Amino acid sequence: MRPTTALRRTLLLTSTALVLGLAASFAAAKDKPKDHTSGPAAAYQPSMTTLGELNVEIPGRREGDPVMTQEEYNAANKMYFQRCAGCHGVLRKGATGKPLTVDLTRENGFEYLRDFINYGSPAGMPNWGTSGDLSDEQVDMMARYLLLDPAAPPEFGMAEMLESWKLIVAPADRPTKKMNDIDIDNLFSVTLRDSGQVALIDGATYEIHTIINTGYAVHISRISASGRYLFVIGRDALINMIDLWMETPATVAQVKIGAEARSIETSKFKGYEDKYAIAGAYWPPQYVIMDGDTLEPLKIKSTRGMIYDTQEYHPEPRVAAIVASHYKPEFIVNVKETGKILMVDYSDIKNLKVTEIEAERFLHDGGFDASKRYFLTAANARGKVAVIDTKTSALVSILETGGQTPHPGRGANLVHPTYGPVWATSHLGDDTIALIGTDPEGHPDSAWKVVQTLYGLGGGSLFVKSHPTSTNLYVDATLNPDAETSGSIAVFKIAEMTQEEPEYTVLPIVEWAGIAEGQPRVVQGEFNVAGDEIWFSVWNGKDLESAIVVVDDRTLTLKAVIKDPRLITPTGKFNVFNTRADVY
Ligand code: DHE
Repeated sequence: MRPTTALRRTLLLTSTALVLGLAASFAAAKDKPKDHTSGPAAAYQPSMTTLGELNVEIPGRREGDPVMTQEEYNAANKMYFQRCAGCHGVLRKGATGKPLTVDLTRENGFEYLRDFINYGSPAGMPNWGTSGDLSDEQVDMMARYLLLDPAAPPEFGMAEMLESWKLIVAPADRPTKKMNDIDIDNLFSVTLRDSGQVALIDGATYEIHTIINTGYAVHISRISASGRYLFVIGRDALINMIDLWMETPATVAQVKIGAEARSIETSKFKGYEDKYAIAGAYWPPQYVIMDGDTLEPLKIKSTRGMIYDTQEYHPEPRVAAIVASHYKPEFIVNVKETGKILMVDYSDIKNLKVTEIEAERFLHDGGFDASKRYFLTAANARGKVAVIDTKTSALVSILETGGQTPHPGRGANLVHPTYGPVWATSHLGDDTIALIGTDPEGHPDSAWKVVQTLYGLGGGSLFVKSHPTSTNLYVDATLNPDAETSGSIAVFKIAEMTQEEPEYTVLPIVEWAGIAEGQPRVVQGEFNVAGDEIWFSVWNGKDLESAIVVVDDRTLTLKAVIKDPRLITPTGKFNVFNTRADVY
């Protein structure tokens, strides 16, 4: 089943509008505002919610500055970090959106800013006022706020990190052997986004072993090389290290590495298993290497510096995805705004060596090819994928995916009947799925090229998934504005990829979940350890019922629905074995 061209075009445009978020253009007019919806789609652009909670003093006033009470300033600041900073930058120097520094805002003046915020622009700025998201008073307040100097949120250095560091159970006091009968390799760590928790769910019985409190709007889980420790990071940059050997797995250490963060990983190279952890922050722009047993922060590195091509200074390059090399003692760190991929050699952190690779701006997420030698990462606002050879620590290729805003998650690996090993990414801005050849030795003509484009359910896709034992490729459409589309999954049969435009089967996941209330969205498939079933989150509003739907990969039929009042807003799911071994 495939949507008609007209429908596809509509879906494409609508979802592109959602994705572009606040990308403002001062040249824009107010006649064609972007639609703006609330809920998960609108929340997709980074929201610096925890930064917004900090109370900052009004920067020193200059003559002619608008009058604002401290109370108004705090409210405007909070709103800016929640809704605007993700695109315009914490310091308002611009990111995917245009800069909003006072030289520009004052030149345009209060009325211009007020109308711009109210009506939005065709370039992607949402119509915050006319959509009803902000009241007239709030629009007025934000226009005045933008005429003031930006507030600089505090730095977060070693002193602050050590102050936040809690060694709850020291290594000497932890079990010396596994104290439970959990099949750890088949355990799933499930993000409970809005309750700031993870659920540890048994991959065979679907029973919730335990629920663990974590940071705010918790983001991802990663597993130590041995499989014993689970690391979880919240958007507030709080890391929990959970010992899966304890009778009931629990947090043994905690540390906060900044004010806003999204990524965490642990050392995987032979000889360094479980030795180090690394986390990357959005604010302050930095990454931190920690002791893998205790989370003691050891080394903080700022990512501030020059943009790879223009060689202009960027004050706040955020750290996006981090993976651990299987070929060298290196972490691979994506730096968004400067477009650099850093190969951080952790063999001697006192004399730290970092190889800096020029890639592309707005790097976001990515994963390994099936051989685990190549790392493919999306510069999503540039429509490109950069390929890194982790054996030589060098750039192999930068290619256009042909779609709008690639968003692979870690991507999906499969063996294409014609082109051999390929890695897949779907797109936020349209319904395409790009298959990129990843076997330069066996299939040199296909390597690092889009060998085939598939057409899925519609725009708004976030994640694709397959497994070495599966014959299917699964594609979600989580942020698609249409409820039926965002509630379904498209499945492509790998064997049918010999056809020019293979058809897909639709799995009505939300319908299978039997949830009547709300408009739940289906997000992120994750396989069990055997690779014969795939789990999808049915992500509903915080106060509504959510679920996890388990699908039999071989028959594409419903296997189980996991429901529990404790499963609040489940999103990402991380199977211990697949996550630690990079199987996807
Ligand atoms: Fe994510 C991965 C950033 C919104 C679910 N997300 C990532 C990574 C980054 C990132 C940098 C890669 C981490 C790594 O591999 O080290 N995500 C961001 C944002 O900046 C953004 C756009 C907005 C924000 O304010 O956070 C954002 N992400 C979301 C969501 O709204 C999602 C859908 C639901 C949720 O839980 O918040 C979401 N992101 C995920 C998931 C992964 C992820 C499930 C891991 C996928 C995987 O398979 O590895």
